[in-house]
Amino acid sequence: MMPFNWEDPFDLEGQLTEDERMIRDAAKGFAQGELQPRVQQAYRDEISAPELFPLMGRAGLLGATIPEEYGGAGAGYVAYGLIAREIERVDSGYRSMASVQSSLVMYPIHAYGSEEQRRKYLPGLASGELIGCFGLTEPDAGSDPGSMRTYAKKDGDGYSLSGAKTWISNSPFADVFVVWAKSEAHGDGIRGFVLEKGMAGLSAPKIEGKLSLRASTTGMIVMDDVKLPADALLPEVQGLKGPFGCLNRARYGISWGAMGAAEFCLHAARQYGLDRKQFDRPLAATQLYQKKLADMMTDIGLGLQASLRVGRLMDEGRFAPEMISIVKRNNVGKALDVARHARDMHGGNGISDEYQVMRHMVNLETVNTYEGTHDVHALILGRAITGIAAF
Ligand code: TGC
Ligand code: FAD
Repeated sequence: MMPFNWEDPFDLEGQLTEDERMIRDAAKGFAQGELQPRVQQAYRDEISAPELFPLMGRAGLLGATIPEEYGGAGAGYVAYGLIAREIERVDSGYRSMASVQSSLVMYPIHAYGSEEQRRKYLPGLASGELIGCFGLTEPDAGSDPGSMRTYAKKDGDGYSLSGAKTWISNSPFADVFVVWAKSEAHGDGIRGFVLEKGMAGLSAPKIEGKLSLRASTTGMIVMDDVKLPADALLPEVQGLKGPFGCLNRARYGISWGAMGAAEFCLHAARQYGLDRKQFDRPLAATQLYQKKLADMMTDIGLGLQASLRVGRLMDEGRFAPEMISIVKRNNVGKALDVARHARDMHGGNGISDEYQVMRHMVNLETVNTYEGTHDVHALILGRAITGIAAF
């Protein structure tokens, strides 16, 4: 028998290696020391914060799974998940900034890029001196990226790229743009291209007025006949499996991150219930309040165990994308439930940004939508169960 710890119901701690605990502790120190003091104002005023990238880079939080020779940490996927959890415990938007850089920009350049592309971009992205973004979604191609219209025409030895991407995290201040397009030179197959800030015909206007993820900057990528040299192509992948290979990593990280946000909400609701008295007793002394806390702790404990299992399988190279759909869909959906309950359990104070639970709740609406909506992941799983694609 061991004593029960409500903060770690299945002894996650005991299942981590020494190195993973060290990386987690460093991420926690950074998130609480650098991010937590900024987040309330950043969210309120929708502040763009490109200066956070070099700080995250110095703390070793960018490109955790990329080999050290390219500036990464050479760590495993469990360590990567632990970083996402600590950052999203503060805010989903900050985790977005980091996970786009690591999984959606550094990963494809490492996995699909040439050696020259790796040496050119990865060290700067790892240190945070360069900021990256990933352009897959278009105004008329969201859940169905195969219907994208962005097109690379042959242009001498290189390409001329035209089209528009939307809802792109980090794009307004990005230096490096990983963009997916149909390519004339490759039988109209989908290919990845690396664009750089300042190229003629490339712009990245900010999307204003977001009511969610306000601490993360989101924009478009507009490409009007952008001339690209031949070596802008990511040579080692063709087809939708290119962007989906990146999304596997990012979706997995989100499954941990969402649990971090949910843990914040559980802790906040528990403390609020212990401190706040109504009807001459703490709210936490009521059966309904305790049931909600029990449900929250259960969903978080189970979600973390599932993510840990998927991470271990990824580290062994034995995962299937459907496993990632399960944990992305389940953990984000459960985190959203936890945050909604925590908001309610704070009563009127729950709508004040001072208590932070409503910010998490509203952020998680985005997290439930991006990287494959909750329902699209249900359809991926439905296809796996029945053999029938019902998209
Ligand atoms: P489908 O026919 O299923 O597959 C096409 C090709 O791709 C391969 N594939 C995968 N490969 C690796 N990993 C996966 N998860 C894969 N899923 C599919 C597949 O084997 C096939 O390969 P090949 O060689 O036979 O050509 O494609 P479909 O067009 O029917 O896709 C259906 C669906 C719904 C699964 C897919 O389109 C989908 O996942 N839609 C959701 C779109 C999405 O997730 N967008 C995310 C945009 S990025 C973003 O949101 C970043 S937010 C970041 C932040 O701020 O944190
Ligand atoms: P749609 O695909 O139009 O879906 C609308 C609704 O219809 C959803 O409920 C969906 O589940 C449902 N639906 C769709 N198809 C079906 C179906 N076949 N059956 C049943 N229901 C269906 N994209 C990038 O490429 N890079 C980024 O960095 C990025 N960052 C983002 C940041 C933010 C803040 C946001 C909000 C989005 C971001 N996205 C990014 C885009 C995101 O991935 C898309 O919003 C998401 O994939 C959904 O696409 P959509 O918005 O076009 O919705």
